[in-house]
Amino acid sequence: MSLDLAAIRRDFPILDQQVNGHPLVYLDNAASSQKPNQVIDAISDYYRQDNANVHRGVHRLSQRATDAYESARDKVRGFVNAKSDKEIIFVRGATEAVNLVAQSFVRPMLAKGDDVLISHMEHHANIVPWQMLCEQTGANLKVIPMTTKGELDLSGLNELLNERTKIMAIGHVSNALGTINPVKDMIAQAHAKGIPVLVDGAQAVPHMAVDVQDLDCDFYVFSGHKMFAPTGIGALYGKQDLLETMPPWQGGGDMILSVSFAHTQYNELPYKFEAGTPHIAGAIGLAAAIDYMHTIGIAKIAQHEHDLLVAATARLEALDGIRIIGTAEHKASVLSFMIEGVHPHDVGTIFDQQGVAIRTGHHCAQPVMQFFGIPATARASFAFYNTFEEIDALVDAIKKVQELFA
Ligand code: C6P
Repeated sequence: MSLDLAAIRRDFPILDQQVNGHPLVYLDNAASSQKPNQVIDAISDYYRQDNANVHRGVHRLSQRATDAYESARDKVRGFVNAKSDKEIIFVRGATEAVNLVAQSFVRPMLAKGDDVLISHMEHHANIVPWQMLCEQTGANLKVIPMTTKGELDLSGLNELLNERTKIMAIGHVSNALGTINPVKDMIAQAHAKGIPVLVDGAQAVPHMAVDVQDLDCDFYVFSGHKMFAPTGIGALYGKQDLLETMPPWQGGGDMILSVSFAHTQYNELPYKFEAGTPHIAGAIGLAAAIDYMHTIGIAKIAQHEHDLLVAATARLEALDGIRIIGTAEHKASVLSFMIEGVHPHDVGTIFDQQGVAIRTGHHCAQPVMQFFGIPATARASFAFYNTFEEIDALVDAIKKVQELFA
């Protein structure tokens, strides 16, 4: 069941370099993952051989670009097990997808006094678009609380889901804490009251198999760059019957069937939501990343990352002066921590001098930091190409920080 890490790491040329005189140890995968040659080659092959605009030309290159773009959509459909390609909208990333749903699906039905329900551990991308919407409409932003372990406190969910609630928008996996939330049960509870649900899967799709039909979510959003694909591409899954009822979000080319000054007839799904020339190479790169993940095996990816997380957690727990932030029972490969007496930014700088790349800061989840009464954390986040030796480097870097601040 174990992965051939040496072979896998050969696919990621960027990992083979020295930083500040040390071998690079890349543990910032939750911010953005690295790209294998297979993805880089798919993008450069597209630009070398097929580059043209899509859905527009009768010439051969445009047809090839269109075929590649649409087959990428079908690949994404299969990746999340959506029923139809019409349910997959290409967007810039998770952030854009949440904004699209907020403005196109929720805004028309939101009135003063209604509620939008999110959770305390959301990324800003799943807070601010809803807050803006509430400001625009006079609706209220309601928040599912969390516990000191970094798990959602669902004891009051039944009351939070009420006749005023127009949508529940929740993260599948917390980027700051690593918590895997019980979204399937939460969706069932919301649906029992007829409330639609958006799931932010930005930190889930790189690490676990996601089946939108099994979850029965109404919307699921994610970014390509956290799952070994390029930046600037991501996907919004939406149930077809809901997407059909929604007005376009942005206007322009490709999202129309016909335009006159008197009237514009909008295109059918999924194009209705894809105004302008899309990120064709990005979609092709995303499809290549999905192929790559399947070649390795998503179950094997999940197992290896779990083993890394368990091992790293045990190593950090054994050290003095370390506080782990986020100790949920079910976690994906995120390890947030504090080193006693040292600001996380200093931790990040000293780590970098050791060649160890982590993220320090509030991780765009400031309410999480406020909850724990801290300004920031140091966050190590693992991908399937990380090794157990890299956990040694993480621990050595922590010891170095503690030596310098002793
Ligand atoms: N989190 C992190 O370091 P975009 O920027 O649109 O690709 O993804 C936004 C986003 C949405 N939801 C979650 C749970 C996320 O983690 C992110 C991005 C990165 O944690 C960059 S801030």
